Amino acid sequence: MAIERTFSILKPDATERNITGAINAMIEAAGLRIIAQKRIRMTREQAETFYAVHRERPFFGELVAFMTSAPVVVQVLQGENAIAKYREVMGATDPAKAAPGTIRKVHARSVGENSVHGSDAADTAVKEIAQFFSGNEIVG
Ligand code: 3AN
Repeated sequence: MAIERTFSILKPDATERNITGAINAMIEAAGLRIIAQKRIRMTREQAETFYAVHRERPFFGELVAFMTSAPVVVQVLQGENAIAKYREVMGATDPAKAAPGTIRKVHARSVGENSVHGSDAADTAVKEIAQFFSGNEIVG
């Protein structure tokens, strides 16, 4: 199996509730390695760029407002099939539909305040990592 890297965000609802360590423990228990991590306050421009594919969606304004409302933790995760594995560990976008034991089932508040982001494909992972990290900040 291929060793991959994926991009992760612990969202404002997670930093506000002081549960970033609890989520990191779930990430590590799943065999994913946190090879880069920093806590930042996302700017409006960063959030709009990051979620540009959702620009036309009705929830775009709400999403940008939420992502800039409190600090986030951006991360690079590495492991076997990291992209699909992290999506599995996160659970469905809507916590009501997420499988038991997933991060969103355990921690998310709603479809908007759903605690974590993970890249959905290899090309988006590369793009998302490059938006927030320079090469020398990633130590695998
Ligand atoms: P995922 O994060 O599971 O890949 P996407 O890509 O469909 O889900 O949505 C991106 C983000 O947009 C979600 N994580 C969530 O925060 C937000 N979002 C998606 N659907 C809604 C919705 N119906 N109402 C509010 N926010 C939403």
